[in-house]
Order: sequence, then structure tokens, then C-alpha cells
Amino acid sequence: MVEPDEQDLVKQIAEAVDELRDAEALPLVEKALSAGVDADLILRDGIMSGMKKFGEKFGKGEYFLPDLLLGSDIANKCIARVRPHLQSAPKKAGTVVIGAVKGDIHSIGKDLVAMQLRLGGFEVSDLGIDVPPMKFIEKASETGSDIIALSAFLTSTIPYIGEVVKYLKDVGLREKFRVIIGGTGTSADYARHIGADGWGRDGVEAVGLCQRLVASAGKSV
Ligand code: B12
Repeated sequence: MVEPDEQDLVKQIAEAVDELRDAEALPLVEKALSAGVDADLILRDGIMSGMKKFGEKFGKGEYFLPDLLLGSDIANKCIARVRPHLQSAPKKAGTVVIGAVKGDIHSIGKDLVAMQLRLGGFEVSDLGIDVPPMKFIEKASETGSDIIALSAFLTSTIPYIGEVVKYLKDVGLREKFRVIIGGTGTSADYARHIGADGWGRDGVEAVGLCQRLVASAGKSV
């Protein structure tokens, strides 16, 4: 049960992130943590909700690139502050290599997915942004990963997801790793179309998807 005061604080965090109020967002997060508000709630209904709203404003032409950069910076600082307080799962659920595909520098959503997978008990190797297709395969082989998770946002970078699947086939490793995808502009249909094993809307879906894929390893999904 969330108290009205707590709900109000979380709403204020979402508004401060959305309205790019740099000086206020982090102190509000700290205030909420001190007041005992659940860190997962602060992340989901506060910071992430604010990020979603400023993303929509950019889409509508109400915000411009410098606003996005500032918003990302504010959100990242807030996320870093709540991260140690988030609930984490105790045992190893599987191993994932994640990154944003070649040419793509969108990191915020990918970082959130990586964080939620870690909280879900997965061991995650985060290759960062602008990752060439073979790098994913090399890292997955080196770490004996179960899953390769690809993040892409741009019309010009989404095709690199398909490149990873193609290279996996070329080097005879397609059956060894499951491939999941996500990011604005991708979809479950697109995942099927390029022969990936799944698509996730957000970090929560990514955790469920990875759990199912690890559980079904060796069987067709
Ligand atoms: C912030 C942002 C930026 C920031 C990124 C900062 C950073 N460090 O990440 C900056 C300013 C750098 C940027 C740059 C550009 N951007 Co931009 N950006 C955005 C914006 C507004 C929000 C993205 C975001 O962070 N959202 C918040 C997070 C929490 O959500 P998310 O990213 O969607 O991630 C969630 C899910 O997608 C999913 N997910 C993400 N990855 C994965 C991976 C897996 C495996 C799974 C399962 C799930 C998953 O889970 C995440 C967590 O919930 C989007 C608009 C949008 N609606 O997506 C445009 C958007 C993606 N950008 C766009 C564009 C055009 C650009 C630029 C080309 C602009 C320019 N003219 O320079 C450049 C390209 C840079 C490059 N080479 O990559 C377009 C893409 C259009 C297209 N079809 O190509 C968009 C859609 C905006 C628009 N409506 O026009 N951008």
C-alpha cells in the first residue's frame, strides 16, 4: 500500500525529470529514499515515467536535442542514486551479453534493461553503445552466455540486429545463443522477421523473456 504522501513525492520526481529541473530531481529522489519510499517505485513511477514524458515531448517537437541530453543526464544521476536500494535476486538466473548495435548511441533504455536483468539474477556483460556485430558474438562465446540482447533505435541501425543473427548463422553458432531485441522502432513482428528469439517492451519484459529462454534452452521456443 503506497501512502498518498509517497505517491505525491514520486509524482514530483516524474515531473522534475520531465521538466528538466536539474537542481530539484536528485534532492527529490533523496527525500523519497529518506522517507522510506520503495526504490523500485521511485525508479518506475518517478524517474522512468519522467523519461517517457520527455521522450514524447521530443517526438512532438516540444523538446530539442540539448533538452534530451540534459534529461538523460538528470535521469542517469537519479538512477545511480536509487540503484543500491533496488531489490536484487539472490541466485544466478543465466548469463546475458547486452549492447546497442553498431551506429547506435542510445544508452538509457539499454542501461535500464541491463540493470533490471542484474536485479533479476542474471550475470550481464554490457558492451555499451555502437557495438559491431561480431563483438557480440565474441563476447558471448568468451563468457559462455545464454543470451545476446540487442538494443536499437534508429531506422539506420535496426538492420544491424539482423546482421548479428546472420553472422551467428555464418559462424555456425546460431543454436548456441538465444537472441532478444528491444528499443523504439523494434517489435515482436520484427524479431520474428529477422529470426531473433524474442522482443521485450521494457526491462521487466526482458527479465521474463530471458527466464523463459533459459528455461527452454535446448527446446524450440
Ligand atoms: C534520449 C534520446 C536520444 C539521446 C540518447 C542519450 C542516451 N545517452 O541514451 C540523444 C540526444 C543522444 C539522441 C540522439 C539521436 N537520436 Co534519439 N532519442 C531519444 C529519445 C527521446 C528517448 C530514448 C530514451 O532514452 N527513452 C527512455 C528509455 C527508458 O526508454 P527506451 O530507450 O525506449 O528503452 C526501453 C525500451 O525500448 C526497452 N529496450 C531498450 N533496449 C532494449 C534491449 C532489449 C534487448 C530489450 C528486451 C528491451 C529494450 O526497454 C527500455 C527500458 O524500459 C527517443 C524517443 C523515443 N520515444 O524513443 C529518440 C529517438 C530514438 N532518437 C531519434 C533520433 C532521430 C536521434 C538522432 C539521429 C538525432 C539527430 N538528428 O542527431 C540521434 C542519433 C544518435 C545515434 N547515432 O544513436 C529518433 C529515431 C527515429 C528513427 N526511426 O530513426 C527517436 C525515435 C526520436 C523521434 N521520435 O524522432 N537521442
